[in-house]
Amino acid sequence: MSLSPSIKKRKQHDDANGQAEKIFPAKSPESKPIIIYIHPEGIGPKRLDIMKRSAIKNGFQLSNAMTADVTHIVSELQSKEDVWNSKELKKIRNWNGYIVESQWLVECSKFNSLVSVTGYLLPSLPTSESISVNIPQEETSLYPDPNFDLSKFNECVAERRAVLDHQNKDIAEALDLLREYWSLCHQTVTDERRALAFARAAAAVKCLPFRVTNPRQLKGIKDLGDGHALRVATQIVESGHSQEVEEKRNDKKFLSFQIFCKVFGVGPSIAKKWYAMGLRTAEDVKKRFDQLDVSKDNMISYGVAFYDDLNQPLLLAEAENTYKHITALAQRILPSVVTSMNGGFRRGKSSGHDLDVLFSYPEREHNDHGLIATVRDELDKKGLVVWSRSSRADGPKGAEIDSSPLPAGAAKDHLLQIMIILKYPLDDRFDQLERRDFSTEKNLGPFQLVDSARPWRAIRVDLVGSRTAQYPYAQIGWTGNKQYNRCLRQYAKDALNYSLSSTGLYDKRQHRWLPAQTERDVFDHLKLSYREPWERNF
Ligand code: 8GT
Ligand code: MN
Repeated sequence: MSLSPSIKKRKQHDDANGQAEKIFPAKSPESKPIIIYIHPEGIGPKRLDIMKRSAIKNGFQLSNAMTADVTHIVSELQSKEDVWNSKELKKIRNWNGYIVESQWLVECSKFNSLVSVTGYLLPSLPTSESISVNIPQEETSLYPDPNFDLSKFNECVAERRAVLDHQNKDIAEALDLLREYWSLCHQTVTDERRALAFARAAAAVKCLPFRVTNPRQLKGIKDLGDGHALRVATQIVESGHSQEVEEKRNDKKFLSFQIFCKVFGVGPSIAKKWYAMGLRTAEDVKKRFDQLDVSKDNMISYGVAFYDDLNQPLLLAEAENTYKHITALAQRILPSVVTSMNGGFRRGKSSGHDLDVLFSYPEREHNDHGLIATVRDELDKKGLVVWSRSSRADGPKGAEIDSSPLPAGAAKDHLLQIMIILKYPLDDRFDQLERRDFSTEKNLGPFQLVDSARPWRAIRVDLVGSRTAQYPYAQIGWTGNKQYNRCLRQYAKDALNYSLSSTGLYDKRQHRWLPAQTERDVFDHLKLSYREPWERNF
């Protein structure tokens, strides 16, 4: 939970620039007893209890309610304004005290002493009202497209469409960076929620059918909100720049977390451990890999060894070439198989980090491990598989599965997924590569293999199997993008009391699965207009 040296330095720097002002001037905190109030909003009961205990243990006086005597409010909200606007503070007039982030309490606890609040004061983030005060009102329509109807745009987020080539890339990029920052560097559930809020805000901006030229055009947009995300978006529109985004973009800890999370098999929790051990770069990880507790993990070993290969973008032509090769192989095993190239490529991207191939086959024709495992085995026999692992991904659980009235396997199974690191021929010729003798490569470990003379590079391929009845749902799930799926699933739950996954749609009121033959059927069930894959780039 400690702050990295770089963050500490940055905080001191902020203060030197006068950004973190004192709310309670000319009073030394030592001159009267410190009374802490932990503002409960956004803190789970368990964590709140831990924080309270820790405060008491450190000798602080704790107030269970907000009173005028409180000297320090500890909060996990994003800004001073958020705290001021909460119901606890509204009752109290002219309160003079410090509003600090919870990290301050952590630091006090860590150093077992009163740490200066400098650098831990919550920032001031004016709300949309105060931002737009100076913006002149126009007589003409606010939006360049006079047909744009904000209330319609806000009516149903799942009805929105976002194409890759949308018109507000600068704003979306800034918000996506903050999303990535909080999803990689999160310390608390509040941080994770922040990441999701920025993901929604970025998606909202991507869906706007016009280029934003006036900050007033950002007001009132559902999911962009009236807080932090709106403030950042406004800054980008006004000046093309956000100090906060640039600081986070260059944050040393974030940069290392980005590098670590690009290792196949590594997520934020492992990244955090590596960072705490003093590792900073991919080179550091490679050099000290033997000492790491994940060195026995096969997936991560290959991820580290093939870091450069796997982080080279996979181009559309290479993906299509691989997809065709795999499909031909599958058709030789089961002529009636249906396949599709899903993921980002189906949404119109020209490059990606992997190839997602979805298979559909009638039930009972193939046993459970079925077709995709046979495809993997065939690729392996030809020497093309560097590494693979199968797992079941995403689907209904427990009672829902048992209560399924559909025939066995129609909608109730989780999808079978096989992750593969595959050899891609440097000359794009799979036929040539297949003819090679790979017997010497067979005995090499990942770090020897990557350094061997090889006519191929490693790429990531996911094979996903679905039964015919699951296929439209699997199509939607594996087309994405991730935020679009989140949005659809949330909508299905909130608006219809349905549960949507990659294996089916379950009506929780009527206790039944809703059959579908095409993606359009799924949109019909959801009472939504059909959206083409390239309109799903939230
Ligand atoms: P990319 O171009 O960088 O590969 O981006 P992508 O193709 O959009 O992302 P992806 O990580 O390859 O995932 C493809 C889609 O499959 C996403 O919409 C993701 O939400 C969906 N998906 C599932 N289940 C799973 C799963 O278990 N793992 C992954 N990685 N993606 C899954 O529905
Ligand atoms: Mn993909």
